[in-house]
Amino acid sequence: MKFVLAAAASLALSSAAYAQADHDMSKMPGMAMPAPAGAQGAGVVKKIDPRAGSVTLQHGPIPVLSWPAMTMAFKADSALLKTVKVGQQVNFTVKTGGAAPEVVAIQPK
Ligand SMILES: [Cu+2]
Repeated sequence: MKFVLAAAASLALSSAAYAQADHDMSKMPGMAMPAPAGAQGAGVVKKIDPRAGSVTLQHGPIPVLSWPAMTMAFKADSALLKTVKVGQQVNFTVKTGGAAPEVVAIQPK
């Protein structure tokens, strides 16, 4: 049992460190890098606001982030938002660790 607890604790620590490293990378210039790291989610597009750079998704649970299913707004690049429409089912990648969770990739299903 002690081993299981230690393993869980070190997993939590390493994912926190990972999120931090990820966040720092987002500040670097030249974001046209290989596939951005992040958590995978799936959901439905509820609202798109290219001016605000946000997208509202009704998403399913994202266990890796300990997120239950919910409807919430994410930051998103306006160029990315041109690739989806309200009502579409999508798969997306969300990056956390910044001021707000950001959708860094999104594809219609
Ligand atoms: Cu959410």
